[in-house]
Amino acid sequence: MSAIKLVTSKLSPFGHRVEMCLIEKKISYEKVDVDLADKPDWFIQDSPLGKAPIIYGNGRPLFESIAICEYLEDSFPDIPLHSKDAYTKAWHRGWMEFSNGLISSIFSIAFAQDQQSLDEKLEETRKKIKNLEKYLTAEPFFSGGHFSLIDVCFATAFTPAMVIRANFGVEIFEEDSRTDKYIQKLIERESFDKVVPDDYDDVLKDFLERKNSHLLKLGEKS
Ligand SMILES: N[C@@H](CCC(=O)N[C@@H](CS)C(=O)NCC(=O)O)C(=O)O
Repeated sequence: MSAIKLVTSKLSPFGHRVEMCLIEKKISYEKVDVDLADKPDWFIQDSPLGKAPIIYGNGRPLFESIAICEYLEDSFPDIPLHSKDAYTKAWHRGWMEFSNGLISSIFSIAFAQDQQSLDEKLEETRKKIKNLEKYLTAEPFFSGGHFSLIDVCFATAFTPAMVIRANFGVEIFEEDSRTDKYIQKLIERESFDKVVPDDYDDVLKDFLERKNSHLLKLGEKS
């Protein structure tokens, strides 16, 4: 039996973040997907905020994806994903919070119910990405040659934006921009391929239908 059990939902970028971290660190785990529209009682009991992901480390629950990734980093140090340098670690930690805000912004685009709200949410999100771009000075990863936890956070934060662009032609970030090149590099990781389910596009479309998203009215790109 694996020491780590991950409880998540198929679409969750926060769950993808934790799973990508587990794979990068070569930690064995088992995964259970829950339906967040119909949360099981045991999940409500073990997730203080009622949100996914949670993990069980040796049977005990933990919640909040950044706290979980930091726990994994401390408990499984053989393949480090976080800098040992206090400044760099805190700098990356700040950007992890930024990536959380980016996820909310990208989902607010998906939740927009009309064109005006979609335009507002797009503008807000593009501003955040332009701000990020000012700091994307290293290559190929956030801090240069070493792939780290902040790269995991950005790879998984941008997944819905990539799918929205591919399916609905809505450019949340510009093609060939610095961000685009950074993201392209991140999604080449084997771990990224493993965490994004093959039917991600269909699951996202079902979700958009349930949310009555304006994106669906734009029509799909063939
Ligand atoms: N800050 C949390 C965010 C987790 C989160 O928002 N999860 C969403 C899925 S992407 C969720 O569980 N939503 C269900 C709900 O809020 O009822 C983390 O980093 O783990």
